[in-house]
Amino acid sequence: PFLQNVLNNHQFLHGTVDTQFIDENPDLFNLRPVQNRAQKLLHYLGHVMVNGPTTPIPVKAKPSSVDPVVPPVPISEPPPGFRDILLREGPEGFAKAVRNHRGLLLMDTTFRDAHQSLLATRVRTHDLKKISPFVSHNFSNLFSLENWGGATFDVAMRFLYECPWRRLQELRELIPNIPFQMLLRGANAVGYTNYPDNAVFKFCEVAKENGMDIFRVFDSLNYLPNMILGMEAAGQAGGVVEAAISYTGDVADPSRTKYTLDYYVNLSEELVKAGTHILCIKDMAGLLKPKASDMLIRALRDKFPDIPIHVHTHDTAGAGVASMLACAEAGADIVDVAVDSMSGMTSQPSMGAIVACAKGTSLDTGIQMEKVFDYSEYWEVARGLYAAFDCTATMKSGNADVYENEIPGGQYTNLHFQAHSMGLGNKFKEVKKAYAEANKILGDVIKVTPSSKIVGDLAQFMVHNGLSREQVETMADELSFPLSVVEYLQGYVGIPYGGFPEPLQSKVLKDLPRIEGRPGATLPSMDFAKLEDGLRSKYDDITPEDIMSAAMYPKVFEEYKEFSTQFGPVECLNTRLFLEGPKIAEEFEVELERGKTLHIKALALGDLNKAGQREVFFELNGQLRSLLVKDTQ
Ligand code: 3PY
Ligand code: ZN
Repeated sequence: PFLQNVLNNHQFLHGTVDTQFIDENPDLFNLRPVQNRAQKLLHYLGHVMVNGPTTPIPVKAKPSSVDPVVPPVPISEPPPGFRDILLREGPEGFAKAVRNHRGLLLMDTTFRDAHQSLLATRVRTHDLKKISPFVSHNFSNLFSLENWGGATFDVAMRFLYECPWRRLQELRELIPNIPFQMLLRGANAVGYTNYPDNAVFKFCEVAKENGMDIFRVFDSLNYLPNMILGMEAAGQAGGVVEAAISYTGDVADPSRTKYTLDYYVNLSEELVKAGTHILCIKDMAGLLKPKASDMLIRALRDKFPDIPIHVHTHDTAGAGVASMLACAEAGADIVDVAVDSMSGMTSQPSMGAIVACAKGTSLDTGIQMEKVFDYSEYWEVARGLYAAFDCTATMKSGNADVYENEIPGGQYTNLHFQAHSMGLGNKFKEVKKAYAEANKILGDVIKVTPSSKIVGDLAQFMVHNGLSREQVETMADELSFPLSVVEYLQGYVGIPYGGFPEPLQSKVLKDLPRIEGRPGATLPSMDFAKLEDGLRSKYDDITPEDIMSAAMYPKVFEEYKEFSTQFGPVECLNTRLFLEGPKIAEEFEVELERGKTLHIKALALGDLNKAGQREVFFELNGQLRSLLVKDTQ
């Protein structure tokens, strides 16, 4: 009330009093919101102390008690990097500079694909931000840092209760010199199904405005119309377009006659014709062996001397370093790596190994090994915080059986977790075999989000019902297939290379409708004005980025907003506090924003009362606070 009176005062309003002190200290007016946020966070901490983690955990493992240490960083500006070239010369000039660069360039996937593959995508902005200044200062010669897109967008909201856009904004501020790269699922943007075209275009526009630079665009069936839609959206937003061909099969194996060298070269030609700035081979399952790498990249290099070639792989079988070096020798400009402690198995091959192998050769990356060691040390310790999500809890090594089942990295880890949680030792082997069979039933398809999920659903359906390939094929008109399989055969994902398998398609669909051509082409445009009105009627702090989040994931966004309204900015908590709350008598600080730090001590946890609640006692900035939390255990 006092503040309100001051604000409504005539003299004050007309500036006839000296308000300099107030002008210079705008945070004097922020008392209520800070108190609110603090109270909500105490509520969150109490809730976690009583009921355990709010995010589902695959394995019962506690976060490590050791905090990662950030190596020292100079206060000066970070050195210039490829982003400076991009900002100065635009996407075409940037592509030229990349092509003219001597030595091998690297994209670091530690901030996205590595943790999507190893840690169920659970790495939080908090831990990414801490190491960002170090990356900016010591890895300025990276081609790019992959830090967004793929599964990170929905997992940020769904399981981490943080805003994916804030992550992008904050990392951008901390790393101004290295290009940021994201994975865009073509016409599916960062989702699992087709969106209306205007939603994909707007998504890219907002991503670019928030600091995204390079858009790796793929389609799960390599279906050109879907890819071109994504490329146009990224290009129109002013981004660097990196069209990615998803790689499957083995071009060096003459018995694999579907996805041949010609198939990849012809598709590349279409993508180059469509104006891609960079051409990418996206080996999402890690099937590219050294011999095939040499054949494929040499063929592309000869055909497209001026286009930068970028190769992505996963190290599931353990041959990733060998293959990436073979790609580089054959003329690839850029390969993907993850820092050592976040590399290997279903993640990318090791940065340290590739930097060391290339050192002193014509492929020298210019990256200092000591810096890689420091970076790796940070992640080794930070990774310990995510023990409950770490695939190494159950998976002990890579496995060359991926050449048989062709399961993409992230999905390989997910299926392993799922099979393990069923408690049957050989379940995973059975699922992998069924996956390979399901792929054959569907006509040998490209398998990556979301087509990989469809093959996985069919595989699990087969395991669950004890069905062989022959049985599925002969009984196809009687079986009740998973919805994803039916919709796939209806054409909701796009058209696979070589068409849909017959007689399977006719037997499954009977008289169900079929979609002709690009699925998104027939979707009505998204009404953004209506979406915005709906959001504003419920929440009073809606940003253009929030509107995009709601466009992509309406339900997940609403749940995230409700969670934040109840529990406040949980992204400010460190990961141990976020996952399991403080120990009794633990004292800690929470920085809400620069200059606004809460000092909290957890004092005690009360007994269960008659209403099934516990009282939790804290000290907040020296004052006693207590709250009641329902015990749902
Ligand atoms: C994704 O779509 O998230 C992928 O990582 C595909 O490889
Ligand atoms: Zn990948």
